[in-house]
Amino acid sequence: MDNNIFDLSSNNAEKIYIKGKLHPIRVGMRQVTLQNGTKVILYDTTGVYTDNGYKIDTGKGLPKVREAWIKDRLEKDGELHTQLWYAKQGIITPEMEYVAIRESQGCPEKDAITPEMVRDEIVAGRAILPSNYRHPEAEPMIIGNKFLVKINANIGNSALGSSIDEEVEKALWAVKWGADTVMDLSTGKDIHQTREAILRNTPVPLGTVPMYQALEKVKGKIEDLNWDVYKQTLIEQAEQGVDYFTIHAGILREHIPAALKRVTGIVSRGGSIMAKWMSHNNQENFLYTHFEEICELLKKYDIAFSLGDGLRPGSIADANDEAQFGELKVLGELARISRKHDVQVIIEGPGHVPMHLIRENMEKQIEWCDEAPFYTLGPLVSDIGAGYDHITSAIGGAMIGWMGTSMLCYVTTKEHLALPNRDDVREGVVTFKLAAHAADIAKGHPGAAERDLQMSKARFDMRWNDQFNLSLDPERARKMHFEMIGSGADHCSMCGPHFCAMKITKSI
Ligand code: IRN
Ligand code: FE2
Repeated sequence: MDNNIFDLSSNNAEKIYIKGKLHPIRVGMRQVTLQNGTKVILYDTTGVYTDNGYKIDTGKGLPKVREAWIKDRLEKDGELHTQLWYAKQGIITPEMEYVAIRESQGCPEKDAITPEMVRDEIVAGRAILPSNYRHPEAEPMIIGNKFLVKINANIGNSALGSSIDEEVEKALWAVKWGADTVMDLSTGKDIHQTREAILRNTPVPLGTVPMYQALEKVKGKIEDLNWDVYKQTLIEQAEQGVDYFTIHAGILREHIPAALKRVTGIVSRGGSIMAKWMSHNNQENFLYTHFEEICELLKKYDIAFSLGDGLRPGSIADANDEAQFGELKVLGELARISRKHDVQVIIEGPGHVPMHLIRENMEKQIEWCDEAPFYTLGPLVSDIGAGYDHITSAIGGAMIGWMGTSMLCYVTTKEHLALPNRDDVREGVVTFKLAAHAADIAKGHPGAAERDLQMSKARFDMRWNDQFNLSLDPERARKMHFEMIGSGADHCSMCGPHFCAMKITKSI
């Protein structure tokens, strides 16, 4: 693993730590120093990797940042509860204070996010803090519409390729570019070991779709799936430290006829597996019938539900149809049960949706799921983007993020075509950071536009290094600028020395 990928010094940046007031915590941020001495603080997901001089050792794994807090709590109460439980008691945990500090980067003091706000949003079910006790390597982060829009990057092998080392490297690579959570969607061989290696080395929450491994356990024969195999898989992954589970418990037998009439049928892997199982066995979805048992299990670890959208539309022709909304209603019902058990929950959403139908998705989700955080896959606003679907989906992602979606699942250039490689992961993450950031500005998140303001001032002053260092992908920006022009020039090769409008403005 190349240690240099986390080197911040070439971007004139460094890791700084801000101390907590309520708890003995320190929250890592990235500080960029501009040429004029101004310091800009940026949200940072890279954990200790960007600490000065930190040496990556994937065999040893990351230091456990939450270990002491967890031990403390256990000693005090004799047992561990979920963040939702603590919040309901009025308690502010170290995790809550941590995310409050983290979310306040760039905010003027008076607009800072307070730990009380974090707690209250969790109580209301409008935000979750995914943090399995068995994944103490992860730094706390929060998903909810009052906070910065988050992005998830999917990685994982398939039957056709990729090794454990490659998947760990992909996870760290996604984190380097700003992924707020990572999902391991492995379906091929070595699922357990791949996940273990990723968990021990990832400073962000990890999600999975346990159904994928359950299906591997019955050798890919959907008919042979059953609650027991699934439950064993849940326990196995819970013990390893997975922070949130995609569980397709909302797709019911009654929804299947409408789904089969669609142009693209069922496009969710988990959804199609469950639908096949239900129709073969003539039984209701066992994830639905065992839902309260799943709640009890997740509660012990403080694992969050990400209720799967097994019936998300896979084409714009199928958007907002009876099958999709039928399932969404059930997801709302399940969210209420989950909260009753003090288990944190978010709701997964589409898919392919044309722009004019996006708002209805957000409104129905808010109404039917009592404002539980929404977590969408795009949505892709057209079906013809093959090779460019990171863009088709970022357009929809920016829109729905603005309307109130809390987390966007990235889509890469390879969507619909192949398993993404390193370059695809980088481009997918950066594209979705942009979509999320655009949404943050439009939502009026108090700290969001500061970075843009600094960037624009640097642009007007022709401070090239500052422009690179403030961008989401400094390496690419730098490389592109210097490709056609040497360093030290006060213009770029787009306008040349005589046609720079900003330069002319300054001479007026
Ligand atoms: C996010 C929103 N809707 C779906 N997703 C993600 O899609 C989900 O979190 C998981 O990472 C991925 C695959 O899910 P399916 O195809 O099994 O539903
Ligand atoms: Fe698709």
